[in-house]
Amino acid sequence: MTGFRSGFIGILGRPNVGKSTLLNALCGEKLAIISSKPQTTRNRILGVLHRRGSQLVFLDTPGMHELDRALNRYMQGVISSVIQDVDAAVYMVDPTRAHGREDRMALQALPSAAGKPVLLAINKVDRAGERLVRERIDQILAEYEFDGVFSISALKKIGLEPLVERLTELVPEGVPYFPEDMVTDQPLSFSLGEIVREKLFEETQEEIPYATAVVVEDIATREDGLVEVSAVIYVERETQKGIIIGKGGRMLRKVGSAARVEMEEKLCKRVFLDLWVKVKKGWTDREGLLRQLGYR
Ligand SMILES: Nc1nc2c(ncn2[C@@H]2O[C@H](COP(=O)(O)OP(=O)(O)O)[C@@H](O)[C@H]2O)c(=O)[nH]1
Ligand SMILES: [Mg+2]
Repeated sequence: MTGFRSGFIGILGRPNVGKSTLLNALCGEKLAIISSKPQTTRNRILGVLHRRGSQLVFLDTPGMHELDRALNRYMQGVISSVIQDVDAAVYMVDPTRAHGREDRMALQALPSAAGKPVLLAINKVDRAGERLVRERIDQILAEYEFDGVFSISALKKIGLEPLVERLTELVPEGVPYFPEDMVTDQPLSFSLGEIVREKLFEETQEEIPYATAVVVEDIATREDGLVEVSAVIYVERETQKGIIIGKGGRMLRKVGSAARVEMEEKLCKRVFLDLWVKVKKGWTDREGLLRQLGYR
């Protein structure tokens, strides 16, 4: 297969800049969950863009930030390993947020230090005026050298084609890594758990979404075609359990029914979702418990 190009691309950036939205837009499928809250993504999420003559394997990452708890250290570890594995990276910025100290720290961690090309993608141009976009680009380029600059909107799918074309030039010639029908490497249990986590991020406030982990314990298809999914939401404290269950179980029903609807769309089958809430004291800062909850 001469002339075929393929490679791994890291999607990097601070929390909430739109990394997961970009992954989904590029791969044409919802692979990563999205929320308006920072630090929604906790794992590396792989998504493949198949084209004639090329294959780009995108790795979405948690946001680059500084918090120091076991879960945050785990998320930073995910970013570091992605940086090592990729052929090139896209560094995303939300221009509507001021450029500050944490942005500078994120820039220093980029894989161009290892000689890999990194493109700057200024996202959310549907919301930011041209002047603001220009100002951000100037500020960032004054501090860091990129291998290309792109203005995009991941949400509205604006400006993505030039970005993809440039990335295709940057990856080496080689064979495809994944068969054409494979868009992600996530097991179904992970994807279904993430759907529940997304609804928790949408419906709950303050520290609650950050205190939750979701483990899908069983997926079974009944004879009549109904898919039974059993999942447990883990929280850190009894009070959080009460909030997630809600008055008369209202909150849990709301989260459960929103998650069930999305699971049904994803599987094209009817789903029965059995959802439980359990307490694992202080799990976000305990390495052993993190592993038990699937963060390895
Ligand atoms: N207006 C606008 N919002 C966006 C765009 N891309 C992402 N968002 C929103 O930004 C928020 C964070 O997106 P997400 O993809 O979860 O960010 P991540 O934390 O970097 O993965 C969500 O509310 C998205 O809908 C965009 O191009 N334009
Ligand atoms: Mg994300």
